[in-house]
Amino acid sequence: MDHDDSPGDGSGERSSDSGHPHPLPPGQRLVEARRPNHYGRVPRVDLQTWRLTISGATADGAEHRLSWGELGELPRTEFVADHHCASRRTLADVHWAGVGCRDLLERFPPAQTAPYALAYASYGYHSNVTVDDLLAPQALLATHMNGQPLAPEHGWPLRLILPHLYGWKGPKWLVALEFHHEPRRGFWEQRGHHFTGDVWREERFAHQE
Ligand SMILES: Nc1nc2c(c(=O)[nH]1)N[C@H]1C(S)=C(S)[C@@H](COP(=O)(O)O)O[C@H]1N2
Ligand SMILES: [Mo]
Repeated sequence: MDHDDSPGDGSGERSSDSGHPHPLPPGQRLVEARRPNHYGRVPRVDLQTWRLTISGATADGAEHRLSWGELGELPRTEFVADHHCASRRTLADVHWAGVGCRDLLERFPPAQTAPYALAYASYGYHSNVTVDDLLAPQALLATHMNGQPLAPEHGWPLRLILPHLYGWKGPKWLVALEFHHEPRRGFWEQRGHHFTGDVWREERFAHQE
């Protein structure tokens, strides 16, 4: 199932089938290490000018632009979760820390009539998610991975983590959340991948919709 036009991550990992205490979603297998996986180059980011934009159909109709300092004032949270790539590789027990999406959305809510969102990385990579996905208990704006600030290739300074969805749903180098009244499709969702991407329902491909 690994092919070039999928949100996979190439070869080079070592497989493992031992010692995992919790069940894996259907069709996934554990790997012990993963090479970073993304389209294009790792962007250079200046925290002084960095902003997280919350736009589109916001409750107050305004576009909000948070600086790194403002993001840092929001409550922090952390947890351990598996990372499921649609290439069927699962990296177990990643420790993530950052700001809960729920805490962000409490302060900058979408319009009640806008259940959809696009999450944008710098350079245009984006994924479509729902507001419900962003309100999931483990939906996270991650700043740290395994106790360290995100490495540049893993999304520094900020990446979206949605453990209940496949990895492609979480842009690294996150720069914007945009709310919508109508469904939109993101980068991979326009290229044959599932609108929702729930790992437990194995929603990999658009033809399953
Ligand atoms: N900006 C951006 N974010 C991205 C991607 C990408 O191509 N660009 N790939 C996604 C996919 S398919 C996966 S599996 C994970 C990989 O994260 P990792 O490189 O930290 O393992 O990042 C996701 N976020
Ligand atoms: Mo992926």
